[in-house]
Amino acid sequence: MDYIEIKELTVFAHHGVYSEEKYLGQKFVISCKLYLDTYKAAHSRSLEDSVHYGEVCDLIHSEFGRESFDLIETAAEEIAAKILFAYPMLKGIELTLAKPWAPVHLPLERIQVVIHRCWTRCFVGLGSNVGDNEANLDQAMKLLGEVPMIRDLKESDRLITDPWGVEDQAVFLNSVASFETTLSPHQLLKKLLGIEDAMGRVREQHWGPRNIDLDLLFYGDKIIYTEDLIVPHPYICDREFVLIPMAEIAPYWNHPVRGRNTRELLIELNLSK
Ligand code: PH2
Ligand code: MG
Ligand code: MG
Repeated sequence: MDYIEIKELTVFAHHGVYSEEKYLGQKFVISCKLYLDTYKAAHSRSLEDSVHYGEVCDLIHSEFGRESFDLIETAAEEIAAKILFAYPMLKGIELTLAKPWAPVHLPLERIQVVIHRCWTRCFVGLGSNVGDNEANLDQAMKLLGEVPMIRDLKESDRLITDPWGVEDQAVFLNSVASFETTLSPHQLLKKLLGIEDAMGRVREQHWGPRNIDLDLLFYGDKIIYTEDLIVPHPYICDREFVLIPMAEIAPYWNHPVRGRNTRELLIELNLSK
């Protein structure tokens, strides 16, 4: 993808673990690649259609030293987030933060951290069959919207569905949320579990009654198979309560394992009944 590159902007700041670093401050050197589509601006010849690199430099210069962090990882993360939120047109950023005077008593040129953050479209299944189901989904959507590094949050229609898997329980209210995030899949999973906990979810029975369930269905086109997280969610193709809302809000979204879009998967599921 196209990018605009800012190379080696020097800023004086007070980040560091040691008190001398916090007190005296030191030189930091920031470089970044701003990923965006440059085609539109190239042809419209208008800065409106691009990101003003001078403004980004000013933003880095004025914001980078505002707060002092112990770790260059934190300083890099914070400034990358500020840039991404200031320019919605950006699809992502690669940011390098270097500390040429890092207090290491050995000959070296610089210490640096390099981070990549890009907006990835995700889908999360919502379900509730204990308490006030509508209010529970409202609350979950509100808390999702408050997660830093989530944007463009939308929800499908909600539907009342018969319990699937364990059938001897109350009907569910289900929907699917769609958003973009720069969080990693595991960080996002942690946020989802945090919302379930904050809403007082108790885990008693597998596939049993719950006031709120938030399942990560898709993380871009990523395929993940780890002990605590499988993406795409393993039961997507078997569940009408996921495929109906998915086919409503993202009918042409491709399931990266099955190689079918959600609309086709819904048709296949109905045919298999
Ligand atoms: N969730 C389950 C098990 N069964 N059935 C319906 N209809 N809706 C759900 O959200 C649901 C379910 C486990 O998460
Ligand atoms: Mg579930
Ligand atoms: Mg779950």
